[in-house]
Order: sequence, then C-alpha cells, then structure tokens
Amino acid sequence: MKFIDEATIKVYAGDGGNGVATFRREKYEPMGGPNGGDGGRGGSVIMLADRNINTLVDYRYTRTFKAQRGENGSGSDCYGKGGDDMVLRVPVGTTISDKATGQPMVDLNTDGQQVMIANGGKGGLGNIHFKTSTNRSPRQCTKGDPGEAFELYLELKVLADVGLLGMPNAGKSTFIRSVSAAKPKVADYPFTTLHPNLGVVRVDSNRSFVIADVPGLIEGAAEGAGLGHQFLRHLQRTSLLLHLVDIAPFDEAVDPVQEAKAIVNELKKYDQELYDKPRWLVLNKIDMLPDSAEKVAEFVQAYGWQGRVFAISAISGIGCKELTYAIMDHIDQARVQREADATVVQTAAQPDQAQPVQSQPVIEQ
Ligand SMILES: Nc1nc2c(ncn2[C@@H]2O[C@H](COP(=O)(O)OP(=O)(O)OP(=O)(O)O)[C@@H](O)[C@H]2O)c(=O)[nH]1
Ligand SMILES: [Mg+2]
Repeated sequence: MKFIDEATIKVYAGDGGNGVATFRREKYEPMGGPNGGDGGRGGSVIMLADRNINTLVDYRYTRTFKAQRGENGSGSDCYGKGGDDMVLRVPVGTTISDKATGQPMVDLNTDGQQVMIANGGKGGLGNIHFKTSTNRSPRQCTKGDPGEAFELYLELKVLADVGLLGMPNAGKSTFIRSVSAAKPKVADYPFTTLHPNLGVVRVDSNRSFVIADVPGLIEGAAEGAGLGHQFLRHLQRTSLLLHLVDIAPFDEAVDPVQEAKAIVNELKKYDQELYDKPRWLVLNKIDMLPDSAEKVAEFVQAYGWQGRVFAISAISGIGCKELTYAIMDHIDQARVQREADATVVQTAAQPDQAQPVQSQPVIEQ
C-alpha cells in the first residue's frame, strides 16, 4: 500500500435540524396549542487514532467529509432525530492542525484516543418553547445552527524512540534488519527505502525500543534533491538519532567526512530542534576494513566529533549488540527524565500544594 504521511481534508459537521411551528388540531379541539418539536442536533466529526492504520492514504483521494444533518422537528411534539457522527480513523501519531491558521489542534499519539474536531450544530427550537401567558399560539420557531467546518492539515509522524539518519546506501535498512524483526528492502542502489519502516528491538524479555528507518538524505535535500527532506518529520518524536556513515565507500573519490557534515547541515536546515537532539555517530561497514580501528579514529579526528561513536558492521552484526544495549540505557534514562520533568510541571502548576523542598525531584540541566 502506498505510504502517505500528509493530507489536507475538509470536514463539515452536520447542521442542526430546524424547529417547526405547528398546532394541535383534533376533533373536539380545533384550537389546540402549539406542538412543533425541536430540530435534531447535527452529527459531529470525530478523529480517532487506530493502530491498525499505517498511512493517511485514505485521505489522499477522498478529501471532503460531511457528517449527517439533524432532522427537522415535526408536529405532535416530535423532536427531529440527531444526525450520526462521522468517525475518521487515522494512524497513531497523526497531528491535526487548522489549515487556515496553521494552529495545531490535536496530536493523536495513543491508540484509541479520539477528539471531536468539528461540532454538530444545535437543533432549532419548535414553537412549544415560545408559548407564554400572553401569546398562546406562537408562530415562532428557530432554525438549526450550522455545523462547524474546517480545512484540516493531517501530518503523520511515526512513533519511534530512535531514528536513523544517513546517506543512501549507508546501511540503515541492513541495520534495522539485523537488530529487529523488521525486514525492509536492502539493495546496493541509492533510495531503496522510500518510506519509514519501524522495527522493535527487544534487548531482553521486558525491555525494548522502537527504531525508525527512513529514506536516505543527500546534500541539497532542502532544495528537493533526492527524496527531499520532508520525511525527516518521522524523526521528530524520537529521543535519539543514530547518524549512520558508510566508512568504507565503494567509490574512493567519496569523502565520508564531507558527506557526514553535509547531512548534518541538511538536518539543521530542516529543523533546529531535530539538530539539537542527542545524536550518536555510527560508523558502518567495518567488515570491509582490515584496519578498522585506525580508520575510525581518523574519521572521528577529521570530523571533529565530540559525542559518542560506535563502529559496527550491520551485515555481520559486529558491534550491533553493544550499540542496542547502549541505546536501551539511553532510552531508559530519557524516560526517567521525562517522568521527572512531568512531575516538575505538575508541581509548578499547583503552587498551593507545594512539596517540601527536599522531596522535589532534582533536574539536571
Ligand atoms: N560490507 C557491508 N555491506 C553493507 C553493510 N551494511 C549494508 N551493506 C550493504 O550496503 C548496501 C546498502 O544497504 P541498505 O541497508 O539498503 O542501505 P540504506 O542506508 O538503507 O539505503 P537507502 O534505503 O537507499 O537509503 C547493501 O548492498 C548492503 O548489503 C555492512 O555492514 N557491510
Ligand atoms: Mg534503506
């Protein structure tokens, strides 16, 4: 199935049904009072995150969604039936924003999470509501309110703990195949991977993380070279980036240091926040180098890299286990940190219930 990660759709909630003005007319009661019922409520549009859906492809072709209108009221005090809600299922990880203002509306990041995005209009009032002591036969009734309508921008950002960044052919898909059960296509030509693939890496029975393999990035991606850089959105939710570099390029004219720098530059152009995320250098294909330790040291020196560095062979598995354990530790720490941050936010939001100073969590900057 085609992988689509953005779509623009129009949603219309149903209008409320109209109230009516009718009067009771029966055999011995020719002048009965008002009995016009209210209109029914219009159906609303609801967005629901469903883990069985992986792409926004359904919203590429059908772009307009209308919930049902409420029925009009009728005589004999009959209220109109409410319109059915329309439920739109989207993949978990979809963010929704108002296309007109660019304002984010909701981030559906858990399975089963749902939100009413456009509210159905209220039904109009029938003439029974307008009866007073001085006006016993009101002819007023009101129309139903219009339902809300929005043009929405849907963007899918996959949920993963770790993202892979690198040139085409760096070995990203080979790595994810070697450490997880995911089996993305691997081939010796660039841009084999055209859309993100997720793999679950299980380091022991109850510790695991999700890794995202994305297409290769090349210099000039911001200007549209290669597959462009829009797919980098799938790295935005991760807490760690692995920058995979082919340290033994087939073509001798290729300088891996220059290429690595170019990619990081593209990352920065796409999103400063992504650039600031923790990033580790992973030098791949060391099986091709008899003097790999030396080459790795040379690379790190020439690149001027200060952070963590790993040397692996994705194809033979050398160094992969150590790398996955290090990632797991990092992710565990990141989770603890997130929980601590959440506690601080909560404490700050409730100044009246401030905790004694010594029991507040310590946050490292
Ligand atoms: N010798 C060797 N070859 C590798 C290694 N890892 C990947 N390769 C080869 O490199 C080529 C590209 O691998 P992929 O995993 O498809 O690379 P990719 O980064 O996913 O590439 P794109 O999807 O095009 O961005 C394939 O021919 C792999 O067999 C490795 O550790 N050693
Ligand atoms: Mg690939």
